Amino acid sequence: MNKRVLITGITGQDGSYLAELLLTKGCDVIGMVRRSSTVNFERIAHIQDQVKLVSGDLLDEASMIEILRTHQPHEIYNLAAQSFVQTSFRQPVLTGETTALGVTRLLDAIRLVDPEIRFYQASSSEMFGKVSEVPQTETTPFYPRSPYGVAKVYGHWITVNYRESYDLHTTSGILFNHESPRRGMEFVTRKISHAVAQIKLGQATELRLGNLDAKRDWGFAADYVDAMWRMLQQDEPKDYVICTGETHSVREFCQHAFDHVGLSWQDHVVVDETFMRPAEVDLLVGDSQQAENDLGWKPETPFADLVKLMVDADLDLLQGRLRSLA
Ligand code: NAP
Ligand code: G4F
Repeated sequence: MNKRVLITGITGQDGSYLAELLLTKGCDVIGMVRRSSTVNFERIAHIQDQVKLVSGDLLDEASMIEILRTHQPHEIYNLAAQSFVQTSFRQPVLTGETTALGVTRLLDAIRLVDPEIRFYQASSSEMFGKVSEVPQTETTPFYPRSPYGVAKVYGHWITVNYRESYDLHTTSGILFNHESPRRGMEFVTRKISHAVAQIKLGQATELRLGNLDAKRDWGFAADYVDAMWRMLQQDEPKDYVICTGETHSVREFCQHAFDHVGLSWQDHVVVDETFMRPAEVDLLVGDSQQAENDLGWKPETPFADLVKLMVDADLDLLQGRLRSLA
């Protein structure tokens, strides 16, 4: 019998890579999708006939209870969230309902329907916020700097709490920023790679950004979903930091991206206050030694390769569109 696995957030960046990975492992993949007036399955279009999509929402516990009863998953990966930090300042309550309380609703559904289900929670390095040590590990205290970060701290601790209170197999992966050509356009790496491709092709001239000094530990999303899977295969549930151990500024990301197409970032990047945040996370860099020791996991994609593959993918995307218009 194939293992049945439920992914919330299957239409997102990570959900699409995780679904691909789980299919290669022979799992029956069930993806929870929320109702919308138009279909937004672009990231999973290539595997849509291999996964079962079911309707549910983190805001609606009954919908998740129904999914668990009907589809009886062995594992659940909770990747769904309001995941954009900037939006969380403008929609803090929605962010809390989804990214924080949504975790409790899903854990409660597990407790009520089948406590044997293994559960993965998508925790975040944003929880470290104003960091108290460098690099950050599983024991670094949290100091979130946005409603999103606060909501993720709640999601993290409720996951720990259900493990300790009800003996559930729950695990939090504290993942540092991870990117890909499937990253949403509003996140800084994709915003840069897409703008660089547009500028190279003569479709734009400038790129407006906020804080260029912020530093992040950026990895490749396809590497990181493998760590999620490894966590749920462990007999003992435990929380893990997943990162590259390297940090780079937004400015450096720009420099690498523009250099790759033979342009100078200083000629095109304009700093725009609109993209500054009320409170910033200045520096993130992790240490994933525990994941390497226990899970045998290590990042595979260096920073420079990540930047290039994102710019190349956006060049392909835009050139493909131009060809289809010709
Ligand atoms: P993403 O691309 O923004 O995807 C988010 C997913 O959540 C989408 O499928 C979205 O569905 C779904 N969703 C949002 N609200 C929902 C609701 N109320 N009910 C059901 N589904 C809902 O995010 P990602 O980059 O793949 O990240 C996956 C998870 O990891 C998120 O929890 C994120 O916070 C966390 N995380 C990400 C990173 C990173 O660097 N990428 C790092 C640490 C942690 P729609 O398509 O319908 O909008
Ligand atoms: O790409 P970002 O929006 O990602 P951020 O805020 O680090 O959050 C991402 O990573 C978290 C993990 O640590 C996830 F939990 C979360 O779900 C999300 O995936 O911004 C990165 C940095 C920030 O310091 C921001 O201020 O880039 C800076 N930045 C500068 N100009 C900008 C811009 N960010 C965006 N989105 N847009 C700009 O124009």
